[in-house]
Amino acid sequence: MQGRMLQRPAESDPAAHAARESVDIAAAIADVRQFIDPLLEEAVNGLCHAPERLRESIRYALLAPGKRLRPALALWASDACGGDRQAAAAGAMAVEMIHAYSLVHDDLPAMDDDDLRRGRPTCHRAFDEATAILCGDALQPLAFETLVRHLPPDTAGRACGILAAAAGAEALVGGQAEDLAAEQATAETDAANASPESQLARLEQIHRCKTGALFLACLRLGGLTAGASAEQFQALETYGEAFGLAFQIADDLLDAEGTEETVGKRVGKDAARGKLTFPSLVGIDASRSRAYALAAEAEHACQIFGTRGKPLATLANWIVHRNH
Ligand code: GRG
Repeated sequence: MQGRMLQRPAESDPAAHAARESVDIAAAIADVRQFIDPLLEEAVNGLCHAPERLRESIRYALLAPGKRLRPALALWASDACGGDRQAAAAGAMAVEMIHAYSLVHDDLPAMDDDDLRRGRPTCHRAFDEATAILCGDALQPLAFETLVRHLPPDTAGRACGILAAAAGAEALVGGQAEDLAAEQATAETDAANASPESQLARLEQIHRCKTGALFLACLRLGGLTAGASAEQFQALETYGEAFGLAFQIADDLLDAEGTEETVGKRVGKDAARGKLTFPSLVGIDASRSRAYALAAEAEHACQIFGTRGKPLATLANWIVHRNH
């Protein structure tokens, strides 16, 4: 495990020690960034026959100062199962590539129309709209090529299947389409006529597709490359599902309560658009309680991994308490 553990005094009961041991999550994430960013940079540099402006837009989008949560999840899922870091790296890179593309396209004028992302001008602002579209288009095949290039054929085939399912029309892209449709419906007030229960069910489904599916893919890819047992794989999936929803509720809360300086993107836009969010449907307190309960569920799923699951368990709590 690469995450640095906080030093604790020697303990006679190893189980009690393990239970109290915690991970310095900021340091552990910094370790992930130090490990994965040079690999991402190498992948971009490898595009030596691509037009320079396109390649630089890819570098700009992929190496922007994001949190690298998805690579962290893939690497820590592998660590939890006793996997090898190098084997897990391809999955970690590929999910970050898909994530980066989705942010670039989401920020476009035809979608969220944002000027700020990861504390910097969005890709279409720093370059131009056509370049940003092509940048996202290029990041997608690069993700699959990364899996194929770095993994043995059988594992690569399964990894491509996991990632394609998470990124496709029944997950990430479908969730985005549903989200845009829900926004339209809210604007036209048909959504206001739906019951709160059905609105909440629809919102959860959007979150599961738009945000949760890629997080789940991180856990699955980490488990796959580590050769996880069926029981370990199941625990990773339980973790991934709870984590994804907890993350999105926390993100909704940040949009409702955070500041642009800390969050690194425009905030308050959900309310301004009358968008369906957890806080708008159930209020701030109930949203926060739900996020905490999901984080606890994710943490619980890590128990079978013992101390090797600590970074995952700590991250689940961190994402619901973060301010950025
Ligand atoms: C365009 C197909 C397509 C999909 C877009 C990712 C996405 C779907 C939209 C981005 C907007 C959004 C609020 C998505 C929810 C997921 C989310 C909060 C992504 C940001 O993830 P972080 O916080 O970002 O991990 P960093 O920048 O830290 O990597």
